[in-house]
Amino acid sequence: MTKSALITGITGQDGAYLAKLLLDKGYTVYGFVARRSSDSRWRLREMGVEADIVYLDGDMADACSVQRAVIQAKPDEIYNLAAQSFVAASWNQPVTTGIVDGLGVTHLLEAIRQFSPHTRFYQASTSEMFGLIQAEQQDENTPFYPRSPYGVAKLYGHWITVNYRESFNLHASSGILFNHESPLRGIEFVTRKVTDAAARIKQGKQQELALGNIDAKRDWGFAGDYVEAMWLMLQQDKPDDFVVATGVTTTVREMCRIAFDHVGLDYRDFVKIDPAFFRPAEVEVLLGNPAKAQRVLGWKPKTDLDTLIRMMMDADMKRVAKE
Ligand code: NDP
Ligand code: GDR
Repeated sequence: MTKSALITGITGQDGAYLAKLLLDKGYTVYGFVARRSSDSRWRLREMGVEADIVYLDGDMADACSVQRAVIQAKPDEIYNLAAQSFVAASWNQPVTTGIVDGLGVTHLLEAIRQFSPHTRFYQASTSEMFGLIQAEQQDENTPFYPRSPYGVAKLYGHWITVNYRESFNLHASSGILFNHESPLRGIEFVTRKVTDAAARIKQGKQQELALGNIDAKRDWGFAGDYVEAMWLMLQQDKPDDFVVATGVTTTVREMCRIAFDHVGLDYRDFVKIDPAFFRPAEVEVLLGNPAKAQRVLGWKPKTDLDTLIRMMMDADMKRVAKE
């Protein structure tokens, strides 16, 4: 029998990759989409899936619209990817971030509990919940210490998912995903900012690149690999929480080197440090331990950072050339 899934945040990076994955598996895919004044479906077009999705209008802040979408779709699976996901912006929009990324999760869980309790639920949790790290390598048992309004809101989303699982026996899982990138990554995130700038500098369309804390370290993986882990979590008999990461951490500085190297440039000639891009509180280093995901889900990252950055550079070189 054909399965169905509702994806919130379907117009985002992960939404586009997940929609493609599920459609390829034969799912009926519903997309919960907020009204915007300009086009937000470009990633779905890039993935060639725009016409294959059933769109349901709504906003995570609007409980009525969330409820209506759940009642209309009554899907086998819901993937809650919708969020104000840019950490730096969360200090300027702390309340919106709290409502969308935090309370919005409750809107969905309540709708499932009341109207569609058979639905399996995936919550897009994040390594930002570890923030000021309490262990050198973070796993499912590492205490949380969020460092931004985004991290705080996501921690609420994580715990309400755990709570609804334990209170109402819902099949609700939380994926604690470390940074994952792709050519579809938003331009404000550091990897895409760097690959886009390196492509522009190479093609004479930009002179320099202003960055913040380039000594920060992240555990970067490929979004296409990570959406498989989301799907695998909902195929398990039992709901649970899983860290999804590569187990390798790298500085922003080294990531710049890889990107600029790929087009024959030395990043040191172009990168300038600008205090405007430093954050009020920084997450200096993240390093995940994906052992449980490997053991229980049989999941392993397939793409290393070098391959990932080269993939992003190639895509940006082509895109910038066409502009
Ligand atoms: P994006 O920022 O690319 O996508 C976010 C999506 O959420 C977009 O579709 C956006 O819609 C939608 N959205 C934002 N606000 C609302 C709202 N009020 N109502 C309905 N939809 C809304 O994020 P990613 O794809 O990178 O990440 C997916 C999820 O995973 C997010 O929850 C993120 O916080 C989390 N996460 C991401 C990680 C990463 O490294 N990428 C790591 C760990 C967790 P629109 O396009 O219209 O703005
Ligand atoms: P992050 O991603 O905050 O980890 O959140 P981002 O790429 O924005 O920052 C990573 C690190 O790079 C440093 N940095 C800069 N960052 C940006 N954006 N721009 C700069 O100019 C710059 N210079 C240095 C940052 O300070 C930081 O240390 C991402 C998002 O996808 C979240 O939604 C997700 O939950 C986490 O990853 C896991």
